[in-house]
Amino acid sequence: MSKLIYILNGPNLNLLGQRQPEIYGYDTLADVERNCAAVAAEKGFEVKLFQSNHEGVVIDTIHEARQTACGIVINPGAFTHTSVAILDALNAFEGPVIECHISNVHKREAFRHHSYISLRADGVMAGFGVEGYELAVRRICSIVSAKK
Ligand code: CA2
Repeated sequence: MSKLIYILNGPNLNLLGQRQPEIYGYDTLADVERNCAAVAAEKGFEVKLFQSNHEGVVIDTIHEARQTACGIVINPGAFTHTSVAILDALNAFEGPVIECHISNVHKREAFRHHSYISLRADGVMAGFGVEGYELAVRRICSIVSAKK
């Protein structure tokens, strides 16, 4: 059984730590990957972080995860609110999926209140800043470890 957790990030999240710190904070995706790797290592897991601005690439990475990953943490960015295709891809993945939003989407514009991804997610983080990724990784470790 794989001990690799994918951390998938959608459009514009490559700008994390560079713009809009009042909403998304100062940490970069490299910081997120390092912090999540430390949490995962404590539990005997590894992480691999991806980011793409392209819906098809996010979908291809979810397909790849079917063969290589035991769980997925996904921040689909704005695709959260639009993408049935990413939902369909996640429905073809067998392991745990945690949806993670840096901001509290429910405190923001109404169009951010609906998520297609939540129809598949085993858990949802919103408004915990980038710490949400670490909590999501911790949760996936617990779910996967409990299954053995
Ligand atoms: O709160 C989140 O994590 C979001 O998934 C972020 C998305 C937004 O569309 C969702 O509604 C909520 C936007 C990601 C944009 O990321 C940036 C990061 C830094 C600077 C600019 C954009």
